[in-house]
Amino acid sequence: MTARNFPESFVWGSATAAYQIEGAATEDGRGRSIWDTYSHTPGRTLNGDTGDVAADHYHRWPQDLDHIAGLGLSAYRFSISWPRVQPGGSGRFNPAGLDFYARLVDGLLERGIRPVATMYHWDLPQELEDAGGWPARDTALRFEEYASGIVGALGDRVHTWTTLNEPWCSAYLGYGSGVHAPGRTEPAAALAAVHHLNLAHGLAGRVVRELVPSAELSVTLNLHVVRGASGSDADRDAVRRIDALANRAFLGPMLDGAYPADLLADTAAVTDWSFVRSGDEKLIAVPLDVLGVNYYSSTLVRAWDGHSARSDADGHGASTHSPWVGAEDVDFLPQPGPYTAMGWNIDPPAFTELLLRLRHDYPGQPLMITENGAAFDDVVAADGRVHDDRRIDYLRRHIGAVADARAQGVDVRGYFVWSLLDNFEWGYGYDRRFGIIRVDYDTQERLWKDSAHWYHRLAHTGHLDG
Ligand code: IFM
Repeated sequence: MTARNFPESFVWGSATAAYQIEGAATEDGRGRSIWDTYSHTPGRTLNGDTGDVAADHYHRWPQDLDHIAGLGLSAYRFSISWPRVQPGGSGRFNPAGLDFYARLVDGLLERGIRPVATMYHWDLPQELEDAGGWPARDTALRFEEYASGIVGALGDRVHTWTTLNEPWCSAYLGYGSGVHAPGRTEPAAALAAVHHLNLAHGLAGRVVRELVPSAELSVTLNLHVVRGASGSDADRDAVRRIDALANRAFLGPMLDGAYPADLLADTAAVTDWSFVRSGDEKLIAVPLDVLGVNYYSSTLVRAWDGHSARSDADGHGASTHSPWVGAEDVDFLPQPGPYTAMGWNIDPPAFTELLLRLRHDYPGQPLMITENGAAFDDVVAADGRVHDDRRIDYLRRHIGAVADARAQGVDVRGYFVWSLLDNFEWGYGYDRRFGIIRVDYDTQERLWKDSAHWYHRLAHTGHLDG
């Protein structure tokens, strides 16, 4: 790779999510979320880990913001815990919860760091799940109410409001394969969840537009680069089907104002999509200032003939239920290594490919990389440091892929590394470490890994080495 420079206006940031770092699960009036319930259910997470304490960010946030400032980052992407600010998910807001985020936002602004707030990073109030969860339309309406409360309280101080993080995971992993909270395995419910998440995005986006027209609006999608095992018609069709479920189920209504016809046809045996009401798609297509893109690895598929052994290497954990509802005749193939500790393949060119595709499909839509990073089995060496060379190599190559896309005219405005800190990696608990800063979960000490020092230099110089 040749050396590359990023302009001064390029945003260098880091990202986290509330349930993954905050802890303080029962403090100051916080309610329960589906992830509290799920992680406390035996057998759901590795080692039975929960987010009860996590990285104790609820108490250590000033120190964590100092780390962000020390890294020289100009933006911080965090999420607001719905059950902390509106326990129960409707009606009364919790002043202590709102205060926490007000202090966090003020703390960022005092340090010259741009606050980028995600409204929903998977922690649905348990009461709303008990009332039906995302497959129920009312949850989207409750989300609109929640959005009004937080935007009303914090709106003018937050630079960018991101409605949802990775609705793909909320819908398909939460209600399809069940490897995420609430752990349901109901294909039709997963597709209803897709729609109500999209609707929630549109409703909350309109709240932002009305209450704080000066704020930027975005949504974060984990878009998939799907490749076929061969150029056969059957394999090409497998790619099309997964692309519809993974990407166009969200991009379609959000950016084109309509669900793709092939998605509706492919899933007709699962649902008739009658939960999409007239006018919904128009509501969902609220114009975005930036589209947030999360990228980690790529996907290889083939048509399954119904007889041969399946690989099912879809990289989303052990479940007998597929997240790919309605695409049972598609097989997911293992990819060549190397892999991260998540077992995900490392494929930087696919990242460039994804960004070029977005420019092609949505010319004029600015993009922001809202997550990219890697888990590796870090160790603290005898010299007291974490020499995470593989993470540096991963970051260097993926940021290089962003540079390649920019060089070809893609309007990528910034990059947020996942993650600032080691944290609760959902079903994998604390076993997988994504942070550029190590967290010692016994002492809660923070330690900059070599990747943090490397990222600090990059943010300072805008010059990609290697
Ligand atoms: O930790 C998650 C994050 O919450 C959402 N995007 C992917 C990350 C790594 O799995």
